[in-house]
Order: sequence, then structure tokens, then C-alpha cells
Amino acid sequence: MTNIFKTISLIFLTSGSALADQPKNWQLGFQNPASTGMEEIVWFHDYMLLPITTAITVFVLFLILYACVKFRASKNKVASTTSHNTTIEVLWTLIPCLILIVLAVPSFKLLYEQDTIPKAEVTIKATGYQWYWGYEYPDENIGFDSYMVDEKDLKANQPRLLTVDNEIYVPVNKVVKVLITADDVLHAWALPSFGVKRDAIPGRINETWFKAEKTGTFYGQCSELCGIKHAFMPITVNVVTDEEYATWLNDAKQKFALEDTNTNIKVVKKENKKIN
Ligand SMILES: [Cu+2]
Repeated sequence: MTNIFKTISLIFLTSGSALADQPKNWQLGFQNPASTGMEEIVWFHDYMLLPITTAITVFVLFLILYACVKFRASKNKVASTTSHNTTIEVLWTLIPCLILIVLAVPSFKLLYEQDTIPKAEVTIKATGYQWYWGYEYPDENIGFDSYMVDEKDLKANQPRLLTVDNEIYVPVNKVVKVLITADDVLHAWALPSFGVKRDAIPGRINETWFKAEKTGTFYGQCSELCGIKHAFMPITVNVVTDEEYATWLNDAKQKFALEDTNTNIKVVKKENKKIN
């Protein structure tokens, strides 16, 4: 008996303290939120949607069982011919309307908050390819590709199917804007702990944002069926302190430097002037 208690308390302790930043076996519910946006989504789900849907399910189940028992054929040789009840009809129209209105308020609030992007402190452009992600930091003039690490090359503690060779780095508590697009087919850039998921569409740029409030490594996956290796293009984001981010940026500027786009823009401007 004590063993069972130990196991149960251990499950609760570990689930509470460990940063559940990646999917777990037998997981129910969301991953632990790491951004304010996701905290609100989890609150909306846990304290509004779940209680309401549970209550409705229990109530409807009760009605079905009640009707099955009360109106069973053996006890009702002559069937009732009742076809209308105004009070009940008004109620079963009004109550669902009220439930929807109650749900709509926090739901729209969340939607608008996600849609309004605050002033970005870091901008990242993610491009979906068959089957990996390409990243650019347009303000820093760096860009790199991010491929999944094969199972045989994984180091200790690196999760299978979620580890990539080149991870994204973002500073903690900063507004990060993510521009999302694709080069070939539809993909989707999704990171559950940040409450972020946007379609990556060729020829179009979608945008979203997050503000990570915890340092750590967070994992996401492509969330739009994009072909045979759809399951093998994970997303890894390292949330680090400002100093660590500055160090990474310094190295990345050497390692992942893009061609100097400024000179190209100047050339184009010159050419345009000539034409005009
Ligand atoms: Cu994809």
C-alpha cells in the first residue's frame, strides 16, 4: 500500500516540478506552459471548457439513461403521444445560447491577444522544406538549416524524433516574432509550450509571436501533413538568458552569416533609378 502512495506522490511531484517541455508517453492534457499566452490557453481549457463539457456530458448521459429506464417498452404498453412542451423548448434553446456567450468572451479575448503582435525584440523567419526547417534572423543577417538528428546519432538526454542539429536560440522574457512560410508544400510551425501554431504556406508569410518566460529547451513539430517525412522535421528552441543569447549570436554571426544583403539592395536601388 505504501508503495502505491509513494508511486502516486512521485508521479505528482515529478509532473509538478519537471519542465514538461516535450510530449510524454501516456500524456493527457497540455504540456506545461512556458509563455503567458499558453498559460491563458491552459486556464481557458482547464477552468472553462473542461468543466462545461464534463457537465454537459454527464447531464446528457443522465437524460439518456433516465429515458431508457422510464420509457422502456415493458412498462409503457401504450406509448405517450406528447409532441410539444413550450417551456422545455425555450430552455433547450436559451441555455446553450448562454453557454456559448459565456465561452465566447474569454475565447475572443485570447484570439485577439494572439493576433496582436507587440513590438518584436527578436524576429525569426522559419521556412518549411520537405523535410526540414530553415531559419533566418533577418535583423542579424544569419540563416541556417535545421535537420532532425538520426536515432543512432543521439547523445544522452536527447529525445528521439525531436532533436535537431541546429537549434534556434531566443532570449528569455523577450517578445519573439516568428515569420512563417514554406518553400514547397504546406507545413506548420508549432510549439505547444508557447501556445504557438501557424501554417507555413508557399508564397505567403504568416506571423505569430511568443514571450518565453522560462529558460530551457522546448520541442515542437511540423503540424501539417507535408509528405513521407512529415514526422521527421522537429523544431527545437533554446530559451536562454540575455548573456547566453549574446554569446550564441556572436558565434552564429560567424558560422551562419548570410551574404551581405545591404549591398544587393543598394545595387537594386541604383538599377531602379536608371530605369526611371
Ligand atoms: Cu512539414
